[in-house]
Amino acid sequence: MRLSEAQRSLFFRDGYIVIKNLISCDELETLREHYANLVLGRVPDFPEQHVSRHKPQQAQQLEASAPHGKRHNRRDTQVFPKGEDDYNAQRKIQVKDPIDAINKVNVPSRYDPVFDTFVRSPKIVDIVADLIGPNIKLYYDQVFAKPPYARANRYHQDSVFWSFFASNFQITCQLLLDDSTVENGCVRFIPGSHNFGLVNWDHLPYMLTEDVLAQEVPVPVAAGDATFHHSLALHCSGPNTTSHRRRGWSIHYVSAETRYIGTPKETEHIKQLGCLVGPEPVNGWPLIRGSEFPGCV
Ligand SMILES: O=C(O)CCC(=O)C(=O)O
Repeated sequence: MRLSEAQRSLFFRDGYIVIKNLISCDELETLREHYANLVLGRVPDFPEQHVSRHKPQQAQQLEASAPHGKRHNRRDTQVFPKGEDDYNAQRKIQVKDPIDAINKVNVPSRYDPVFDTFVRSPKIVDIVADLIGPNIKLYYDQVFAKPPYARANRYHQDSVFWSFFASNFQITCQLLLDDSTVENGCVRFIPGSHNFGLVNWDHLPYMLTEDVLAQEVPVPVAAGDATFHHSLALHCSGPNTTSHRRRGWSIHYVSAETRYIGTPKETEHIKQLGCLVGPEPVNGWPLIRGSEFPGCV
């Protein structure tokens, strides 16, 4: 699917866009089956280190957070939607379904052929190309599984984590494996915040003033729908206040023309992530479409 001019304009106005019914019901079912294979140990090569599991006995009692405006809390420099402390007791109870015990799954596309097919699918890549151009690499993919009663996800810009890219314009497609609702912790965006520039952690609480937070838009979407967002878009997600999981598969794309500027420490870290196909990050990420560029990703 190609984006219309109106959809492109919407993306560049708000920093994100919703695409309904990106995949069919059958495709969704297949992805869910393959997700289960990965997390239930049916894919022998899939390293356990790529699955983060919720352990009720270790459910953290974090230091108290302070109110930050009317609908958010703050812990140090982290700002996030209110409400997660109402579910501290539920997080300590063992879930019945092992799929509900998963917090996050890293790089499923590297270990499962169905996930790999989707990261290369024109359904997704055509849209990415309409936003960042014809030369595209896959940086990383991860499923934010948000189990029952999971905590909120703090406000952030993806680019803050990706300082090893010289450009701050990458695209994430988040494809929903479950309905994502306000109650189970859908993603929330500040429209237009991709134009604010890069904001580091220390400055974030001062960027997220009451006026800015009043512009927050929760974006509930159905299973099989997707959102595409700019790596400078400020976003977070609320706590899961329900007994149902909410899995969002985030696929992060980068223009193949992006120069790699990682420090030796960042380079070591990237090599541990399991997302490279080459020995080094320079010309090391999987090419999804178009051409390679020397000195770039
Ligand atoms: O699904 C979430 O809770 C967070 C998603 C996110 O931060 C991302 O895709 O960049």
